[in-house]
Amino acid sequence: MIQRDSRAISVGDTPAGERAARAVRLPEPWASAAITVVMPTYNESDNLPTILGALFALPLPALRVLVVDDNSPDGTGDLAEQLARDEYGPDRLSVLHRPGKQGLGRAYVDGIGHALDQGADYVVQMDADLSHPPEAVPQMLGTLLSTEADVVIGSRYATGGELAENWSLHRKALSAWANFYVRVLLRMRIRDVTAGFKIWRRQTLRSIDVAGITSNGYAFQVEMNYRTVRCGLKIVEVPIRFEERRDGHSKMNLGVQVESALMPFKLRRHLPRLGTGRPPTSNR
Ligand SMILES: Nc1nc2c(ncn2[C@@H]2O[C@H](COP(=O)(O)OP(=O)(O)O)[C@@H](O)[C@H]2O)c(=O)[nH]1
Ligand SMILES: [Mg+2]
Repeated sequence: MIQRDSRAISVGDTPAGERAARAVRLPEPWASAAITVVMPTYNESDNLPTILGALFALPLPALRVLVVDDNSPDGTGDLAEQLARDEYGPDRLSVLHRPGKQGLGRAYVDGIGHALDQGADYVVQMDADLSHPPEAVPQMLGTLLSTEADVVIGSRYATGGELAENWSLHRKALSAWANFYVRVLLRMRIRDVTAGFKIWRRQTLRSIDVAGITSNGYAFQVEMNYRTVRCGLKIVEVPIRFEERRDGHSKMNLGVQVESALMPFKLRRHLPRLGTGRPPTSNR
């Protein structure tokens, strides 16, 4: 049985132990699942120790983290190496160094491929800036396993989901517009179609051929979803509270927005349109 200690609400400066106490406790063998959090970083040295502390305090003893750093000028990659060496051990924390900033999507393609090669059965996509509440990870894994979903999205827009009050009006409007735009153009019935907080089954990632994804930024998240739906796989959304980042700066820029605006047209051209009423295929 899944037990919940209290409601999973995250606030930026909540201590790791307190966050962990809010997480659901999964029964075995679920709690000991081979789960890897793939975390792209670019200038996140102020946030990294906090997010790692919170993740490793979760009641998921086999959880590993793979930091994918694009040679951050603030030394995030070196800090991650040091934490792997001195604090968590290389079995739990590893670092993939890339030569320079090439965008979120490129970092994920590399990182997810690496995690699968290392034997992860479940892969979590998550930002390093504490926007995504780490204490929601056990619940997302439990939902994936109990609903036989192929991927679970930590959703800001599912019923019960929340956006931090201090997220700027501009970002709220952009996010709402992007979701509406993508859902209409690609006919996807996902509430939070641009979300960056997800847990995937290994087999789902193989089925959608992550290595073949060329899009970056938010478009990467959308293309992952589109490929999943196109394969007839099952997506379930779990409500989360999305926080404004606590430290550092967003890497969202005009290029990312323009790419995201064009991506639905490219996807419609290169990947077949979604059928309606197509029965889901099981591939586990
Ligand atoms: N490796 C890598 N990570 C990135 C890059 N761009 C953004 N990130 C990371 O991706 C996550 C989300 O980026 P963020 O700037 O917070 O985007 P926002 O949430 O849309 O404002 C954070 O952990 C960033 O450090 C990139 O080019 N390379
Ligand atoms: Mg962010």
